[in-house]
Amino acid sequence: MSRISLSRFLIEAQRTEGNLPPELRLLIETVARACKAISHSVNKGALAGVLGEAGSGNVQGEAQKKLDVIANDILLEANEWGGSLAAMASEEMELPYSIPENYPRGRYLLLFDPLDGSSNIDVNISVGTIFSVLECPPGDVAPSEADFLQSGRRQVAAGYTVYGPQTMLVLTFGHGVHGFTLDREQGSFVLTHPDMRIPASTKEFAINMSNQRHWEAPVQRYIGELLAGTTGPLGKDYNMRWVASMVAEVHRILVRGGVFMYPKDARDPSKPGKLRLMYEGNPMAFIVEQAGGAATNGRMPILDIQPSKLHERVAIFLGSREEVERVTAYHAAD
Ligand code: AHM
Ligand code: MG
Repeated sequence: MSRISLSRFLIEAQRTEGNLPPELRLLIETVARACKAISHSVNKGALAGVLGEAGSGNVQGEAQKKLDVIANDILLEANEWGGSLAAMASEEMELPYSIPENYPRGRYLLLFDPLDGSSNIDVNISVGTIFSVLECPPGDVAPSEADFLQSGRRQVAAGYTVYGPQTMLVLTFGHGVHGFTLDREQGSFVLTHPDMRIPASTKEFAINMSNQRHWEAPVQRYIGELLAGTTGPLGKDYNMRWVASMVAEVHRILVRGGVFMYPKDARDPSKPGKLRLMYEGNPMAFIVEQAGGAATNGRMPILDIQPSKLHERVAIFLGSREEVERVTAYHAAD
């Protein structure tokens, strides 16, 4: 059978399912093209002089790496002229980016974390790009932050690209989750993982254990049970992984199951979590639900949260359904 490129897959989805408007297809193709360029920079690393600090900070108060800035610029430049977008928002920019007036303005909003897991860049461990697409509410004026504040249920597409041993793009537009591997010789993404499904049960979990003393009681209880293994109430031994790259963790979970957690942390009670809702939590929750898994903040589905600001943070429990339901039930019982 002939190989199915991302372009062919999207055109066929547009034709047969009628669920992919042409402007959205173009937008996804443009994001994929930008991810190829980011992949190229990530792969070149020290050869292109792109490792290390940028010498600047972002709105989250985090030091930016050179590749954070490069990836952000690549996504902005690739997406500003195509006519599908009304505005963009990024982890690396305090305010939304309006489409310049010399380009046509389209009906979608694009949100992204240009390079997630960037503490891994300089040590040659997987990083990734995460993106989310919303429809822009109608209006004549340039979109503002308020237009972005829609719940994750309203996403029309979401995806990530993981820059690992292979570069892979994983995508949903509400009809399952499909994975594409970058063929560097051909320069195209090829469908290699159609209809990815997360097994309902698992024996693998991912959490930053060094934060244990700061967790709330339900998380302490749950992780305590996982660690107790066959000697505890769950009656099975679990294995642990922590890449410190959410994209890599979610990818592992999509391929072989597992549960990923970044809970609320008592070190800063004003923050509901470390990760950001709109361009980390929501797109990953959309992908995970579409693959048969679950994603909550411990209390409710992440996709049902009504955001109140662009860079809002959220606690995250996502992956294999049985485990996410268990830790969510422990929060309800607390
Ligand atoms: P970033 O967007 O600044 O890269 O931060 C997000 C990353 C996630 O990919 C990962 O799960 C987490 O931060 C790792 O945090 P920790 O430093 O606690 O290991
Ligand atoms: Mg991030």
